[in-house]
Amino acid sequence: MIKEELRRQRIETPSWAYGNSGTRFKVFAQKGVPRDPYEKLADAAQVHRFTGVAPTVALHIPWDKVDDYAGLARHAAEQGVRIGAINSNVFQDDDYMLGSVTHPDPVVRKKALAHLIECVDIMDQTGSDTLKLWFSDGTNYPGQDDIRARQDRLAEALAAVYERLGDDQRFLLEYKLFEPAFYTTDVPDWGTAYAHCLKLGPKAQVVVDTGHHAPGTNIEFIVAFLLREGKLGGFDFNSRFYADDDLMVGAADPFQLFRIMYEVIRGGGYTEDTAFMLDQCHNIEPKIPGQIRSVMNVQEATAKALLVDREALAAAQRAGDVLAANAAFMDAYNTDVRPLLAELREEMGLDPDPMAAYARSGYFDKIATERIGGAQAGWGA
Ligand code: LRH
Ligand code: MN
Repeated sequence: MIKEELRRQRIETPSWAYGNSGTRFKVFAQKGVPRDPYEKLADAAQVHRFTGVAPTVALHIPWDKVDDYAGLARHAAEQGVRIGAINSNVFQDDDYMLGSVTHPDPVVRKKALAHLIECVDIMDQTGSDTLKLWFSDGTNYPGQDDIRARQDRLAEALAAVYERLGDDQRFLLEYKLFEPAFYTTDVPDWGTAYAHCLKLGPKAQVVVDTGHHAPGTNIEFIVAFLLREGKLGGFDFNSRFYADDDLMVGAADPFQLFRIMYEVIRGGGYTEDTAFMLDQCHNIEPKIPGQIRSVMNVQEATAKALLVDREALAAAQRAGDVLAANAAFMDAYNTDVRPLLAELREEMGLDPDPMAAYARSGYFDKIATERIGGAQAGWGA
């Protein structure tokens, strides 16, 4: 039963995780990094090849801009993957210094909205059903702009995008506490994202980026609440010790990831309607193995969450037996699920150890020798 549940897991990897990334201090280039979206998809296909549960890849526009998006989707299929969510980018253009869809100047707002609509056009060509909207919009100083007016501008833009969505399409609104803005952020928390989505309708849902909360935030509570409301569209999985560190999911806090996956399963969210996306930056570690390890971390947290003895837990909860209830939870978390997952991989015709299998495949040596010259991909357009 658990193996069947794990076999149908679907994790989406981000194209930008295969490119160079870093911090304001330094972006360290690595050998073999892709130079274009075609090579990014080829690398993402390796993650699916060795894990069996990462069949889709999120794109970011314009980082993954091409002339022929339908052609790119065909290339993805040839590689054995599909193009997933389309991510808009209204955070890197000079015009967006004071905001994009919330900018005081209607000309800038119009430009930003045009980009969001262009992303829906791209979805039509790639066959994607999900648009992910993250706005860096905010202010740095009190008085810099009118908080209320910016919400009106945001609502106006979201309504226009909502209008443009096709019947089988949706957008996921992403919130983030701060950065790059350091006083107000126009979509700072789940409540703001939820309120805007609620007003718009069923095609608007919230995405939970696990690195976007104030320290100490109980993220699984937010997950449980949004699921109850039918407004949890998905996740941007990563982990952090301090801020939006974008480290490998489960690396900094595997227990938190377990608690999140438990609420997903308990809340009926372990379905293909929930987008389980990774949003990470492998600043110093090799990219493809970093993604494989991340997918395995989600698999392990999911397996442990599926192992929770729900009857024993419910009985203890009903009886107010705090320690027994907590024990039911911890027993599952403290279970070593790696042998179970290794067995499942063998039953799926995969190597039980994806990391070792990838290392043995020689793929890295191939790309490190082939990908000479050209501009390595990164966070630049
Ligand atoms: C913002 C964010 C958002 C992306 C970007 C790559 O911090 O999480 O999801 O567009 O990272
Ligand atoms: Mn994100």
